[in-house]
Amino acid sequence: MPAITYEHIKTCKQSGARLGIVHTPHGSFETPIFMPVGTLATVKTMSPDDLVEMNAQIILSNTYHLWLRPGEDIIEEAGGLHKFMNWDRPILTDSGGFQVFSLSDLRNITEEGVHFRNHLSGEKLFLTPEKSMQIQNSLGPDIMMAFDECPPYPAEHKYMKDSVERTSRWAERCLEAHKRPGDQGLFGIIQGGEHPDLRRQSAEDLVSLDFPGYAIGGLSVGEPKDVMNRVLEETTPFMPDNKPRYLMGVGSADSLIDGAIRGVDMFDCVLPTRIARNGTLMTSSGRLVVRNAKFARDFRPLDENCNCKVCKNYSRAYLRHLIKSNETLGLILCSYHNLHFLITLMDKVRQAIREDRLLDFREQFFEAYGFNKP
Ligand code: PRF
Ligand code: ZN
Repeated sequence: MPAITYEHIKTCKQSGARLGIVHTPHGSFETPIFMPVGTLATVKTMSPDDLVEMNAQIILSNTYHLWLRPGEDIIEEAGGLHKFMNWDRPILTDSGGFQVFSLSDLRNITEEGVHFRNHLSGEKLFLTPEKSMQIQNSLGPDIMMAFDECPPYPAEHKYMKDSVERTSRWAERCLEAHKRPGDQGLFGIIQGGEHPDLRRQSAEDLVSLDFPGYAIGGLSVGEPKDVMNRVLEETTPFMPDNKPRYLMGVGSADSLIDGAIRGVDMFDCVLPTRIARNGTLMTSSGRLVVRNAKFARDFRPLDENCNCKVCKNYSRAYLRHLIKSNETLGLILCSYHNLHFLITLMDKVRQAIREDRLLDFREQFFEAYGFNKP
């Protein structure tokens, strides 16, 4: 048995959406799914008990950050990431490629790997496909990601073609360097920007290498929404039906629904926790900025349609007070609600797929959320 397998339950008759279950060494998760991000081996302000309570089925963490701090050797010595952070459900780690590109200004890409500076200390570092695999083998997540290049948007065809071909060569090196295929699944990452021929080339290169799952990278990097949707439609036909499909770094409510409609199974993003910490809440009627003066005497729950413990027990006025006073509890409660919102959104998406009505669900959700365009 490979470490990661995809069990297909059904395809929605109204859209291309897939309902499935991904099996991992730390149990299974249902798809489509949203994965909360715990960059530094913690989903910021949330305890693992909170995450279990809101039914988070898998979380994500980052190779790059854990390599710098505390160091993968310490986590390995602790018995791996699951034990270190007291989380016994599935974990996925990103490879570090994207974080090097987004966090470090001084970087130089070579065939061998990427030279860059530590964003904390300024120290010179070098990350390669082999190094990323070694770190992820030490951390011990259930799902590891290949080391890729995510070029900025927009990138010209010529640059993107060279980059895609290098990412394919790096993917081969990743497979070669991966030492624990029996209990860790390694996913390939399809790049190619907005260029359909390069998306196809990237997908075909990686599919020929036979990874247990595939991600679509290089999206949500500043392109308009319709470009993301078009690229998804031009990429998924070249991806296998019997393996999970993961759209990296996407976490707005509308994009989760539109991605699921196009056959995506897994999503992650810092968005819900990041915006929560400045008091922006996702609700069934759109985003609510709880700092606003108009909430000073608003004693209603954040979202009347949410059954999370924050909405059951606290008012908008109280949350506004906490956030404006920089109180830690404000960060905790807002993060909890936003994560709960996206996790239950995906429950509803799965139920709609089960009942072949995901397009109807989209229409209703967008109407209430304040998006009306298709
Ligand atoms: N590659 C990797 N991680 C990522 C991305 C990518 O392209 C993205 C793109 N939105 C987010 N995280 N390795
Ligand atoms: Zn709530």
